Amino acid sequence: MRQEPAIVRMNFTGTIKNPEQRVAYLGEDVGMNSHHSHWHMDFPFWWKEKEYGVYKDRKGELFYWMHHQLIARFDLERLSNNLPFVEPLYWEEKIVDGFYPQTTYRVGGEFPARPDNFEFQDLENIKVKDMVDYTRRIREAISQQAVITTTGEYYSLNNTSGINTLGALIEPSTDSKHPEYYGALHNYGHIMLGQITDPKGKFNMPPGVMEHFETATRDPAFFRLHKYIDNLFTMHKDLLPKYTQEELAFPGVKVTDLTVDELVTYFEDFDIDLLNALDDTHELEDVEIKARVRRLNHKPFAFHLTVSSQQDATAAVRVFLGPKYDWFGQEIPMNEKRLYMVEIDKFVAKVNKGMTTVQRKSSESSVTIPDRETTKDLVKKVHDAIQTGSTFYANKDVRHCGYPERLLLPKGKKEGMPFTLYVIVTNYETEKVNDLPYDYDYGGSISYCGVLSGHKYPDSKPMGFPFDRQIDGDYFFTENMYQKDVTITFQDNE
Ligand SMILES: [Cu+2]
Repeated sequence: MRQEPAIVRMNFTGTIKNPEQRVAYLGEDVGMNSHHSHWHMDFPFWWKEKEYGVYKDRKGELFYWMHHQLIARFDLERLSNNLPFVEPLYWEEKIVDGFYPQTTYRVGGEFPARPDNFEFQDLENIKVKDMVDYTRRIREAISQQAVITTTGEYYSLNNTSGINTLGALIEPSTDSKHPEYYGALHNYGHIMLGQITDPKGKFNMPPGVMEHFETATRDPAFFRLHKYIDNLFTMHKDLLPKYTQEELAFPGVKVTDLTVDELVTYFEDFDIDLLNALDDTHELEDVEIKARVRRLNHKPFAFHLTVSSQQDATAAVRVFLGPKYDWFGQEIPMNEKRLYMVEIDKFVAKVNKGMTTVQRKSSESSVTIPDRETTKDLVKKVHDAIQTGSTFYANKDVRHCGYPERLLLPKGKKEGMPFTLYVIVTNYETEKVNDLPYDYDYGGSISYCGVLSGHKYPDSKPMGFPFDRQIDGDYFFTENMYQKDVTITFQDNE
């Protein structure tokens, strides 16, 4: 009111008495929520590709993969903070952890809060029993490896595109093979959680955080719901045959070394400009009001991969980071660990006959995007252009969907926390889907966010390969893979 600039310290929602608070900095991270909401904008569940004439390649599979990775990444953060892996929720059990959003709509009052140990309630149009039935039918389809279509036929799930069918069915998108029979497990799950405290609309409460893609990951129940859904996807994948040595190997190509720079994380203060979030007076000059928030970041790093090859080749490189020990401090066997492996990069590289060193920077990761341009910077560029009479070109290709670059690494621990770094190099020639140059730029962040320009997803391997299927530890490792322990050290600058 005094027209003075101010910086307001923004806290996370709860208190340290709530164990979930230890990872609130991730669930409530603005970049994380932005990634999730932009994914859903790029792949709307209501998209009708025939009608709109724009095809979204492997949309159902991306639904599985992006959310699966969100949970895996969240689980690594939990381990870093001495919390166990996320437990799924169930329709007929209490939701142990509540959530108080401490957030208000511009118009419409406060976001509803959910106390601890609340139970799912029947809504006017969605009953708890329906959710149980949808789940049962979906589980049945998974076990018989086929879904029933609206015309009563069986449609097979027993192939690599089964996950795409299942993703469309569970989300569901307009591609669901039978929306009446299989319902809307995921979408209704969000609504059930969002309206849980005013199920009949008696108090005219506005929608909860779970009903907006922009705010959903703030609520720990988001990860519980998605773990529940993810377990269904795992159930399906576990029924597919294990990858054979032929499918895993790259004959003549051997990874001989993998080194990585020091992995260091830290918290930094970041100022969010509230200019376009506050009501102000048109006649008065704008005053800088900012919210200062703590956010996770890491020092930039690079990894170096040494490959020995008997021939010149084009190689697809997939890099994963996973946990070494579980919450109890026990080493996690490979077949369990695979579900917590986070794809931190995927790219194509030329490999020469003989030895080749492949270098890759963290900033080049195919899963992330950098901090986006602020409204203020954008407005300034437009103003400058008007003032100087020059032309301002908006970059319409800039990717908004993508995991924030600064969240690529989990926090780790002060004393250093061991993780597993894994790389696999395969023959890109056999998995490419078009004849574009191997280093064609699709605009970045394609791993979780796909390709939007009307192109196909650039490789034909199942998303998550080779960890999406069961692994027999004794027969899994081939020469074109490399795995090593790495340490992530959290630098406490408090
Ligand atoms: Cu989502």
